[in-house]
Amino acid sequence: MSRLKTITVVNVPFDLGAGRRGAALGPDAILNTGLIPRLTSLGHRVEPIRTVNPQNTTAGNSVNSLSGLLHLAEVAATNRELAHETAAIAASGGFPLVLGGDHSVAIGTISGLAQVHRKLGVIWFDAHSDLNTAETTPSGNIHGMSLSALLGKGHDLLTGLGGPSPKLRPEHVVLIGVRDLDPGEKALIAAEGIRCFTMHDIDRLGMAKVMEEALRVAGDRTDGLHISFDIDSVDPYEAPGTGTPVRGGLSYREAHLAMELLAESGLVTSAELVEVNPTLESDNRTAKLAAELICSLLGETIL
Ligand code: B3U
Ligand code: MN
Ligand code: MN
Repeated sequence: MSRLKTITVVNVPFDLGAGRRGAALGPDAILNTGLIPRLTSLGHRVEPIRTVNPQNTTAGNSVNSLSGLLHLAEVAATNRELAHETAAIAASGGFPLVLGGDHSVAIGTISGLAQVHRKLGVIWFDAHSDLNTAETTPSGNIHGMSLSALLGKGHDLLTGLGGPSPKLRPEHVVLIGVRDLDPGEKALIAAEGIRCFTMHDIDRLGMAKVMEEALRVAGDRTDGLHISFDIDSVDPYEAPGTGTPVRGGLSYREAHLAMELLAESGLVTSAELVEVNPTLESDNRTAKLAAELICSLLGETIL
């Protein structure tokens, strides 16, 4: 696959999947750092930006009292629209670059991609694993349930979105940067045999080795590779502008090295960057980091 891509940025200013508001401002904050000209200067062709019209109402049908999932209707409606976008971009051979929004948008992004890639590999960078279900969630927040929904576990409105369930096979999924798991998530990781590189593993093995193994799991015998990057995988010292920061995360260089190695692999077919919350900082530091990491993923090098 050519290293030079036709990229379509999809803005998803949506944050009702999270426990606090603000990630809806992520796409603009990331774009305002000058992301598009930087991607163009790398040689990529950048198509006009698409924006998914979010169902950002907190009135009315906000809590689904039967399921216990917060803002289920809004999450499902937004993700349905997003799935249409990523499916269309991927079908035309383009590179979908989704800017969230909270991590519930991965449900739409990946459900769309799964219509084109029957055996999609996913590398999921996150402090969390987003593997809760209605039964195990401590919060009711759907951004903590997106990966389980894609694996076919959870509410029908989420699992069945944009095509048959499951969208992903556990053997093609890798988690990286994990350091905050709920008991039900640990059980699901064990039951499904999901490869999980915790911060402990990164400390011991080093990021280069972790990426080598991650690429083998998600990149071999798959027909596409998606990067789902939750900015809270990075240490809060570098990325304070996010809703659920957890100390002990990826260093600045570990995060960049991971992106550089992914670019070098030539295997990545789509990406999303989520959970940047500009209301939690004054200097746009986290949005700037997010833009930098996207550029590293898309081929920007030091030399
Ligand atoms: N595991 C917790 C916390 C959480 C998940 N994802 C984020 N926070 N960003 C939950 O609510 O499911
Ligand atoms: Mn997440
Ligand atoms: Mn997270």
